[in-house]
Amino acid sequence: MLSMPHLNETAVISDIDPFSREFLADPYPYHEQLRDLGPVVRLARYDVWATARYEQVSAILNDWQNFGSGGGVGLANFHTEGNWRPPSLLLETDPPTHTRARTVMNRVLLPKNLRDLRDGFYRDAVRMVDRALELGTFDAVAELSQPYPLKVFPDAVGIAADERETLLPYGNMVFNTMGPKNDLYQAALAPVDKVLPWVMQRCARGALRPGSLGAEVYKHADSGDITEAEAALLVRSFLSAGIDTTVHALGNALLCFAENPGEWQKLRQDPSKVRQAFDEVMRFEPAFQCYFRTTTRETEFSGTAIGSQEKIYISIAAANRDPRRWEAPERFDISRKTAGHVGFGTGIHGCVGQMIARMEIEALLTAMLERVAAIELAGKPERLMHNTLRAVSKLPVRMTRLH
Ligand code: 4MI
Repeated sequence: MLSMPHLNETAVISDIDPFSREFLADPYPYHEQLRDLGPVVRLARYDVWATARYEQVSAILNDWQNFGSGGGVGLANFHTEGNWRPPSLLLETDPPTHTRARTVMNRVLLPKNLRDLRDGFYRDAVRMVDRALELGTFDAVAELSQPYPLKVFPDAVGIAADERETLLPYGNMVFNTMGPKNDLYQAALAPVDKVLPWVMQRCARGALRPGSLGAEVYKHADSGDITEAEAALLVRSFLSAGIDTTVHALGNALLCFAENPGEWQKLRQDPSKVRQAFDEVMRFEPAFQCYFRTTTRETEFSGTAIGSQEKIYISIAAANRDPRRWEAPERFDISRKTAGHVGFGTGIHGCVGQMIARMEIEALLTAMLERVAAIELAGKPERLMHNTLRAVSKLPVRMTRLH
């Protein structure tokens, strides 16, 4: 099979650049082009493969044997070039190493360990929503979507309260450097010498509050499941994966409701649908839009022969709006069946933190549902320019208090 050169005659070569300004400013028309070009496409700009259809995206994410993560999940191949941080033990590994790390994280994030966090999340949500409502008109990014996760999540992980804003340039670094070495990459990486040592200090055993999720990770070092250094890396995974994702998911949720006021009214009529509504946000506008896998060996995929150690760009956002899979995919509809969306990924690397992320977002939206009659845009939202995240950097809204 692999020696049959005719297989590649079907692979379309495209000059679409998924990291260009035009693409990042409005990716959806490009997603459609990528999907329509074929099940798998060659991106001439980067000499990598790409897929944007739901069927292929989910197939790749469920095939870690052929499409590995050990080469990193960005454009750079860790097997042939270095990276600015030691690889994540969770995100950037394959079985059996991944399995060991994932098993620890699965245990730490067990529902019984998260249950006690719910009340605190809700109290902080109420406090922040009440404060925002006193302003009436405000920037929802500055008042809600940034400060809320930045308070409740590091509290749960167990790090000290000071200098937490450092987690924002760190997250920016983690996610922007998954793209090519463009200006966004370079700007994000600029503060690395200050930010990375700060993060690693906060991951040390002694820096974590007893009883916290971070401290739970170190219990697995005590029992010998992982080494002390591996425990520090797994705490780092919390701080890498847990801020930008939730900040921008919340921003996207508020944007979706501000732009679709009927959907907010629908949710107000039945607040028990809040989880379902958030899944629709994750389908419609996933914050983490795209990432890569690296082929571990020569493989045949959707009629195309792919060599070993090749990068493939995976568009989560395009898969979530593939009309081959979804009815009226461009419609934000909290009543639709969202099961199967890949906003949290799928397969062995599917988001391990999604329960805690959901608890955060649901607590904030629930506090709002109890207090906010209507959300409307009070100005033009500003888009974040980012290699892999889709988000707003400014979201002027007016919220009307319920009487
Ligand atoms: C979902 S994004 C993400 C997951 C894990 C890590 C970073 C980002 C990490 O560093 O482990």
